[in-house]
Formats: sequence, C-alpha cells, structure tokens
Amino acid sequence: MSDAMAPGENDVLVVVDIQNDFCPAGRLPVPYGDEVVPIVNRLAERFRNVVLTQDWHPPSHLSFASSHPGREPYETMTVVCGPQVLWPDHCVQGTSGADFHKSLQITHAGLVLRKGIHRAIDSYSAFYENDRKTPTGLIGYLRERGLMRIFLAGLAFDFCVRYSAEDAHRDGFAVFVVEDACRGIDVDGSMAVTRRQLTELGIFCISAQALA
Ligand code: VGL
Ligand code: ZN
Repeated sequence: MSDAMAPGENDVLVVVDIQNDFCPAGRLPVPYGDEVVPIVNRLAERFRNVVLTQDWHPPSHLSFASSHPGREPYETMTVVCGPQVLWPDHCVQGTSGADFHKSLQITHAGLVLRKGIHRAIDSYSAFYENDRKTPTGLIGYLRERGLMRIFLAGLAFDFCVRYSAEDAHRDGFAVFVVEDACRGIDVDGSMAVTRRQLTELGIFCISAQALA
C-alpha cells in the first residue's frame, strides 16, 4: 500500500492557499487553518514536485461583500457564472494577509501560482476560474512536466481544495486529497457536501500517513 502511494517522479503536491488571511487571525479565517502548516511542511518533504497556490485578488474584487452595497459577508449572491458566496475582503494583492503563513517552509516548490487575479470573476480552483472554463495555466504546466498524479493539501477543504480536486479529476488526472492536511470553512453545510461530492466522483481522500 505505502509503496503504491509513495510519491514519485510523476506526482505533484499542490499546496492550496496557506496564507495569513485564511489563518485564525486573518480576514477570512478558516478554523484551525494554521494547524496544517507543520503537517504540510512535512508532507512536502516527500515530494520532488511541489506547486504552491496563492489567492491574489485586486481591491474591490467581485467576491468581496464590500463590493456589493447592502450585502454582508457569507451571504450568497447570483453572479454571471452562478451562485457566489460573498467573502470578507481577503488576500488583496501585495498585503500581508496575502502572504504565505510565515512558518510555511517549502523552499523546493517549483511554482507559485496566483489565482483570483481578475476583478470580475472568482477563482477557487487552482486550474480554472469559477466559470470552470478560463484556465489559470496550471494544467498546461503539469502536462508539460509529465506530472499525472495530483495530491492536494491546504485551505479551504470545502472551497479551493474541493474545486481544484473536481477540475483536475475532470481533466483526467488521478487526484488524491490529503484530508488531514486540509481544514475547511463550512458555509451552510459545505463540508458535508464536499465529502459527498468527492466520494461520488471517486476522488480519494487519504491521510498524510499513507504517504509516509
Ligand atoms: C478561498 C474563499 C475565498 C479558499 C479563497 O482558498 O478556499 N475561499 N477565496
Ligand atoms: Zn478568494
């Protein structure tokens, strides 16, 4: 079992959004979000190939409640590509909230992929914007480098990790979510919905232990 799972040349760890604003003192806190830092640091040592993603929004981003007069954070609103949860302002380009957690130490990561950079569309997934069509370029990077199995860890389990898993699975990659290396937000039962959806798609949730 552990031999089959052991990360090899064609595997990549995608570390999702371990940024200050998603940690307990941040603007969009993921409960216990900072707990994943030592877990992910250790996990990354197992991988030759690591990509870090960074939520990286311009000011007045569409996903911010503050961009919609009369709306409150965590309300849902319908936008062009469907329902959009409105968030507190977070991960604004160049702010300390958008920085990686200071204890995240993955110096051998080969790529930092920024997403959510377009004002008028949100991007949870590391692969596509929320229209599920506009690419971030990460699929091309992985294909060009021959990376075929994707292991996901980070924040938040029920948003950016979930969307990344779904998109990569749809594009034919083998996807594993390292669940104990993730933490979630849980808006209106989104944790349970995420678990059900991943199971239905046949995306495996594994523990970091399985890769040790
Ligand atoms: C995320 C909400 C808004 C995430 C990013 O990283 O899961 N969630 N922006
Ligand atoms: Zn965001």
